[in-house]
Amino acid sequence: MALTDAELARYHADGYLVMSQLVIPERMQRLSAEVDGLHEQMQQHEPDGVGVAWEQFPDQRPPRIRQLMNSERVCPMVDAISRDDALLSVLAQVIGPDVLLFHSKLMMKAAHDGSFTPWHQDWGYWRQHCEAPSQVNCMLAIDAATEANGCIRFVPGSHKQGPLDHSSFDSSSFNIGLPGDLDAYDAVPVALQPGDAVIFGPLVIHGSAPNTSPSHRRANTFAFDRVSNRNPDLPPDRLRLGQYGAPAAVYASIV
Ligand SMILES: O=C(O)CCC(=O)C(=O)O
Repeated sequence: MALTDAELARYHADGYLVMSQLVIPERMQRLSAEVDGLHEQMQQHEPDGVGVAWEQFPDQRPPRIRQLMNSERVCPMVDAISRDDALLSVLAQVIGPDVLLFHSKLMMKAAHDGSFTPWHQDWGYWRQHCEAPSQVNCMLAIDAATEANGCIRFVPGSHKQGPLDHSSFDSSSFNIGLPGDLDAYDAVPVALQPGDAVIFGPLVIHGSAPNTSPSHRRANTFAFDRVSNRNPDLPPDRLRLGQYGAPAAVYASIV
């Protein structure tokens, strides 16, 4: 799989690009089955190396997972998709030949209870871990994402402003953001079907509304980066593609 010149140009112009049916239905069904029941499972036991941020409620409703960091440790299909040739060949077009998985997280946005995501640039979060905004994020829809259940929204071309200052938000997950409510920007809601993905750069402004609908809006975001951007705290098993793609020893020697 490869992006055409026109698709690459659109990615660079808008800061994001939708890729329809990136992952085949059989894999999506397996992923959906792996994610079913995670709210309850993670309440029983949160494995080492996995970070869960919860939606907490003042009433008797059980807590819901808002985001689950390092989802490849919980879902084998997430790990498999992060190594998918079609996905990695697209990333190589944007990032270059050496690609690592910077992180992978489940965004659970549960029916009725999933909270909003403030406007932000991913670089606002990542700047403390990396030298340059060279990452590409990829949001893969597990459920259909619509305006009703809080699909992601992008401000096309907003990456061209460069890095912006973010301020603090009171949240266990998205704790910094840009000021403004859902109407603050002329943003494009991106509806996705299961198996569709949207790739986006670290400087494009994006956010999403809460999920007040009866339908879950589960998605996994895979953030990739080039190896030379150096993330010295990353374990070597995050390597995905290129001359450093397999042997951990090589990676260890460059960090
Ligand atoms: O879940 C969402 O709607 C937004 C996710 C997001 O902004 C992110 O992972 O950077």
